[in-house]
Amino acid sequence: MTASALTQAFTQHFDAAPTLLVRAPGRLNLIGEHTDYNQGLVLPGAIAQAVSFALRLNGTDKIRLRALDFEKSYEVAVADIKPLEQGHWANYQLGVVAGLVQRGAQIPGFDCAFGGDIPSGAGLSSSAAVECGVAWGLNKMLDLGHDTMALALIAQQAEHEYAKVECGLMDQFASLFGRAGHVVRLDCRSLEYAYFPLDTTACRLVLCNSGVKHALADSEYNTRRQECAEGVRIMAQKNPEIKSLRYATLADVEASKEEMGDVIERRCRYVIEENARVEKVTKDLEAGRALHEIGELIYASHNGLRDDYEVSCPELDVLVELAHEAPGAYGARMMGGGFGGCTINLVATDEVDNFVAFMTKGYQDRLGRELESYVTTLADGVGEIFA
Ligand code: GAF
Repeated sequence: MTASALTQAFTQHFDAAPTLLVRAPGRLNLIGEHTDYNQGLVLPGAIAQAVSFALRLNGTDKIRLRALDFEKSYEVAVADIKPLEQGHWANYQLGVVAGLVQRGAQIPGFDCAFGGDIPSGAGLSSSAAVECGVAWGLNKMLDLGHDTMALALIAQQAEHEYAKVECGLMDQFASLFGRAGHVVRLDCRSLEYAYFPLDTTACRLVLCNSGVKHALADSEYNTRRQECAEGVRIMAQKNPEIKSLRYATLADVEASKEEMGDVIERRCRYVIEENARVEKVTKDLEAGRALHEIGELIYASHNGLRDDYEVSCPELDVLVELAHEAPGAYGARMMGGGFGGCTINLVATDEVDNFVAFMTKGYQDRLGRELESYVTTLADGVGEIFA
């Protein structure tokens, strides 16, 4: 959404011009899936698709929200904020305000209009973008003094307490810390991070949207978290140093496999192997090693997510199978929470058009479904939009 369209829509709705415009991007994740809430490693980046916000203090005690894409409004007094029914779109904004208040901020009434182009239900973290945009915007407008990592944690807390998804930190981190042309590795144990450039003359990241949105995704997500916690609990009986899966090795899993049973064993094994793949991919990127090697690790990540972590779905599996045959593809895997959404594909730059054409035809032929693909650009994280 352009700055002038956003300003116009805000002004029309609230009868006054906004004082701050903010852009908050969605994210992709090259590798490191379901590792963040296990204190593991992730390698996301921010994308060009974003949610934009127009904001202004309104001199009352009320928060007034306007969703421009689906033309809905919501109003509440700051003092009356509480989680709305699950699935309500305003939970993300309200959760952020609640988090700021909890940390001692006095939040006056404000108006906020927002809208964007992150396809919904595609697993590109439009909800994290909404949380991060509001957190960043209020922090700036009210001069609250939170640093960017604190904002990511406040946004994550909103997802836990208001949206009721026990997510890790990856999505909020990526939306806030993205850098144009780079992916960024976050160590979710130490919160240390490092940027890695992606050479777009050699390869592009293409997202293929399965068009599937599984209603069960959120509850299955929380179940995976519990399964990992159970694995940690069992292994810690033998080795109290194991405080999360980040501290465990495959040997620890092996030693406790009787007590764990098959399902928990596979969940733990996957997470430990995925962390090792992230390490390997970042080493390969640093060393400028062949994209084929990185691609193989990406395919291996999908196999683990499909067979051991069991968060894929038939449509995503078909997309990855097709990628194996597609021109220019080095690697492909499901991305994000799973059960639908997008695959991420590492594709040779000069084959991108052929790749997309092949995938579109293949998906139609195999499943009779339309495929939407996005050739992504790695973008900067949340920031102000200047008119
Ligand atoms: C979702 C969550 F929000 C992230 O925190 C992460 O766990 C991801 O699923 C899986 O890697 O996007």
